[in-house]
Amino acid sequence: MISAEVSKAPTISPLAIRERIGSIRTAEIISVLKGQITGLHISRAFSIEIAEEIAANFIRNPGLKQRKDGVPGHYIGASHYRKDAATYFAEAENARPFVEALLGNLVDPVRGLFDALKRDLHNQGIELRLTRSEHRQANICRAFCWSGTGMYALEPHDDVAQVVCAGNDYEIPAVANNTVVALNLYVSMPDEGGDLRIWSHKPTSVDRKSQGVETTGYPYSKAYLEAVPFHDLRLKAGDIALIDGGFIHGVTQPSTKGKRRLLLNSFFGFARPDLVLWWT
Ligand SMILES: O=C(O)CCC(=O)C(=O)O
Ligand SMILES: [Fe+2]
Repeated sequence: MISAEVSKAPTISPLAIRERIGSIRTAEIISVLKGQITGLHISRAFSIEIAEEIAANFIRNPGLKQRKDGVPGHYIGASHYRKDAATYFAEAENARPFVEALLGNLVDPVRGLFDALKRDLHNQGIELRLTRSEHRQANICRAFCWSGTGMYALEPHDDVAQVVCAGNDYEIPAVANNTVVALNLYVSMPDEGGDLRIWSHKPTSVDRKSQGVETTGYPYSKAYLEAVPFHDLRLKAGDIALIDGGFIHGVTQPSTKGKRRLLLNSFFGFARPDLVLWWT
């Protein structure tokens, strides 16, 4: 009998990447939301002074923790990854003062982007809000510093498996039917390396199952990605990158020279034609 389990080469999906210098525009963000752009990289999107203040707030923040869920890194904030909704929303609430301390009373780019996008979507009859449970809600962002020691500081993964498998007590699984956008704001970067590598492949649930990453989307093996073309976003402090988190991506190993690699991260996407949810 012929087995249906024969593993096939990953399907190549073309990347639509836009990279430029300047201010980020809500129309471009909406193009990523609608799946028209796979990767949007805006260089010098916010000031180095703001970036340096956030980096200083990270280092002295009493909420700084080491991840203990199999992904090497340090963080401030909450991640829904591998957590039920009750645990996630409780963690989000506990971490809120620390996330607030990170952004302080700055006129910061995360809240600025959220507010501008909310205004533009509202004008189109679409609500943007933080995802919530009965009494609690997500935070606007979290901060990460990856510490993988191999070829990648953060191994190749997708951000959608964790959304598909979040469970019915979350609002977010509906977003997995649309584009899950990952928003990254780079606060501090090493002199070299630490690129965001995006592969030309958007795995299906069948692909994930074949790779043993059905519920996590993490990590994809070197062998699986061997023949898949990729594009590296070369990032500097003050840059913003938005990607379709359904495409496999990872972070190349930073050089030991220069500063630590630190970013603020959130996810958002359409849960319904009239509702965009935002979470971490
Ligand atoms: O650090 C980066 O540039 C990407 C982060 C990322 O992919 C994630 O948090 O899921
Ligand atoms: Fe990711």
